[in-house]
Amino acid sequence: SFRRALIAYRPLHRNMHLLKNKAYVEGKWVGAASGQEFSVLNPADDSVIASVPDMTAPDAKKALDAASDAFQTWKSYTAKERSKIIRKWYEVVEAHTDDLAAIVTAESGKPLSEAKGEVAYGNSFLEWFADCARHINGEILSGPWPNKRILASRQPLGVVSVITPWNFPFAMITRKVGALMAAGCTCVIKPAEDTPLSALAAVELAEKAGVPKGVINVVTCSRKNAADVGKQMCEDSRVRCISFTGSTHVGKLLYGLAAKGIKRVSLELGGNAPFIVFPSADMNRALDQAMLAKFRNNGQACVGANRFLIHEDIYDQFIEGFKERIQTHCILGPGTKEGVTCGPLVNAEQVNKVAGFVADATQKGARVLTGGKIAADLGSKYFQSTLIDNVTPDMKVFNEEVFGPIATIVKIKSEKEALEIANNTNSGLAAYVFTKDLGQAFRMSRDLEFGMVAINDGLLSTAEAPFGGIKESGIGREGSMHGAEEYTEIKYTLMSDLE
Ligand code: TXE
Repeated sequence: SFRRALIAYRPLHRNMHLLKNKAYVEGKWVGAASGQEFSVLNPADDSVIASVPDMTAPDAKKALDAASDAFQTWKSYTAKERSKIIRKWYEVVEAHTDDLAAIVTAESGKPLSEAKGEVAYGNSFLEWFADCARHINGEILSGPWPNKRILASRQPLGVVSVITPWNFPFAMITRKVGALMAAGCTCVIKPAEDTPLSALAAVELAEKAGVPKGVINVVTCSRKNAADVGKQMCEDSRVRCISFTGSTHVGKLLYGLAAKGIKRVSLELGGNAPFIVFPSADMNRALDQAMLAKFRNNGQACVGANRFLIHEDIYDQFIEGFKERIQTHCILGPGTKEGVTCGPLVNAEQVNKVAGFVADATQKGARVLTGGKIAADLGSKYFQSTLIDNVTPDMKVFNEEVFGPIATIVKIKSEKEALEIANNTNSGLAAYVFTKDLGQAFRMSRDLEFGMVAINDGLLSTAEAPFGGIKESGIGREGSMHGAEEYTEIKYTLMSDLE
């Protein structure tokens, strides 16, 4: 099947070496100890792209051995040497953007143009963290004594277990691994079972770039073995940090395992982003940004707009403009087809989840203004871009993370009401506000209980900014200097002269 996959991908994929069917441990491409494999499917047509090792806890332990050994040398590289290696990885990725994007599209379903965008975005973190590696500094503090100095230096945490989701299968790797490598840590990655091939391609390029063996290891496994492998990756005494992006449910589980060994966690969990538009807003801008905030990656983004809170004075105008834009710009189809802007959803569970939201909402009185159904003529994974209003707080689509192409609209009467509704959730990742009133922008930025607030913008993530949530959306920040410092521990040394 691997050979068939290679032939099927030839027109799209120039560099065959990037499509791997083995896991990566201690600089070697290896199978599972059990010899088992699982298939990776293309959601566009359910064809098998490749089979990869279905590993279990003993395989993960071997990978942790490798990461632990490599840490002993990697931590003593100079900052300049580490920076140079991360930068080289960035350059090699850049030279293979199209090949990588083809893999991202094949296994995640997103349109090729978005996959290229993801590769560029993910790679910007390698470029950024290559620079950060040389700026991770401590402090010298003066204490209450004339003849002593307090050294607060930053040391790498050690081995990090990295568990990633399928929605940005390349960028979620580089955003974490670039940062931890800059800090002097090593890692074992367990990519999502739907999308392990982007992670394997990324480490193939890391190997080409000269990343020393054992610094990055990848263990692949199916959903059936995820809990077993995850447990090993969290409970092994050599692991000092668990870096996870995924559902809040699994995040809580891993936090519990980490607690047993008092380990550091970095958790990027689900969101429930409000997108608030006030009457003073630039309507065209708000609508254009709404399209990006909602339909990028077909709604499968943790910062994706989940609840549109639209002021009553401009409600009808907003709905009309939004519906018109959805009907003209959301072109559903396979990600490899020219002109397609919305691909299939990643798997059957996500399709069922999204269809369930629409069924629950319409049953409770919501109105579907466009879309609302599986586009069966295209295949089982395609869901129409959907707009619904008359949404009330008892509906699942309002309270839960939709993670799909449904925009839900709620009418608001005031700033106070917008804030109350926006904050009435356990999530606290991203929020969007459209207004020209400076005072209002200031108040919203201050009072929205979210880790990130975008004023008059629908896209906020960039390598230079601290990305992360509060409440049940997570702990820790990725990107910016904070992102690198997450993977360090502060060591206090007291220097006393002998006089
Ligand atoms: O997530 P999971 P799923 C949300 C989104 C989505 C829902 C379900 O709402 O609809 O979660 O998606 C690994 N021990 N987000 O089921 O299960 C799993 O193998 C160790 C938001 O895909 O959290 C994968 O690598 N690992 C999110 C990773 O966890 C385990 C992105 C994520 O899968 C494990 C994705 C276990 N017991 C989904 N169980 C975001 N923040 O952007 C699963 N995994």
